[in-house]
Amino acid sequence: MTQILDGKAVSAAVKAQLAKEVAHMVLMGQAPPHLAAVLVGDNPASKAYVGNKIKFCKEVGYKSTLREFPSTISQEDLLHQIALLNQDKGLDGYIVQLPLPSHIHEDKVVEAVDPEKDVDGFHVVNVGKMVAGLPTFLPATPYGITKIMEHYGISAAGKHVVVLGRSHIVGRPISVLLSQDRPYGNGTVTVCHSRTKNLKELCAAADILVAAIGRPRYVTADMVKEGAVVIDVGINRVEDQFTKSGYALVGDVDFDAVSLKTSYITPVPGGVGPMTIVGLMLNTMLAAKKNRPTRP
Ligand code: BQF
Repeated sequence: MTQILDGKAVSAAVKAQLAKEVAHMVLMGQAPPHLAAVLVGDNPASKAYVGNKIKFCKEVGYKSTLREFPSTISQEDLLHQIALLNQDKGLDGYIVQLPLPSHIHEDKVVEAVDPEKDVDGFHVVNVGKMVAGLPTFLPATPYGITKIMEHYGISAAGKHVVVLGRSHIVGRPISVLLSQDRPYGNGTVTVCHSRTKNLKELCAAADILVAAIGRPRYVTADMVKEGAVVIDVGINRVEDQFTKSGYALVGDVDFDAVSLKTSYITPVPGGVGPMTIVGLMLNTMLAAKKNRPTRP
């Protein structure tokens, strides 16, 4: 029988822990952590993701600020807004919701964020620190994945980990973290992508399979070894005539068939998604602690 890796339940447990910490900070006369989110345009998915982040902040007692701009904002103006956030002494960290409209160079915006406030961990300075094994803000999704593995006692040590996808946000950093000499790390990692040969065979050899390619139900049962751990990072909208909205959320994994073979598997929704937001909350707490005076 497979065990469901319940991201919703684990995220609730971490949130409860964070809420306690916030209450303690406030009792000691300190300001609660403060996270801001920059939202450009009106992409419904982006709006929903930012909404989730603000909701989590409320639940743990953080202060949150939403900065919304029209999709027509110039890159220059957006960079000016970023500079203002960098200067804001009352702000511990912030995120710029991606993707940005096509007339804006995402890299320029990401690199304009003060690395000390970069709670997404996307700035090249923080990516460098992560790869070097130095303490820094870990990107939220990989951070959340390591937290759910930690909760269920699933270590990558000595295991063959196969990562599907090499994005800067998920695939690349999770491949780095799970191969590093750190708790729940020490895996032997293969990164697969669009140019990989024998992709099915490589997946079928995985003890731990991380699917982050953004294709609905791409991973089928024949690609998964009996007893494997499957982490599904995909959030795909597919048509579904039986839901009120007319669509359903599915992962990169064909859950119904694959879950008959796995030892552990994350569902979608309620798996990696909520853990991603928890990763962001943990980074924001870290940023706040660095900014609060400690008693002599
Ligand atoms: C859940 C994201 C692709 C591109 C940019 C909870 C989220 C999603 C699902 C969420 C995501 C995906 C986020 C669930 C943030 C995860 O219950 O399963 C939370 O809000 N996410 C994002 O900020 O940018 C993305 C996916």
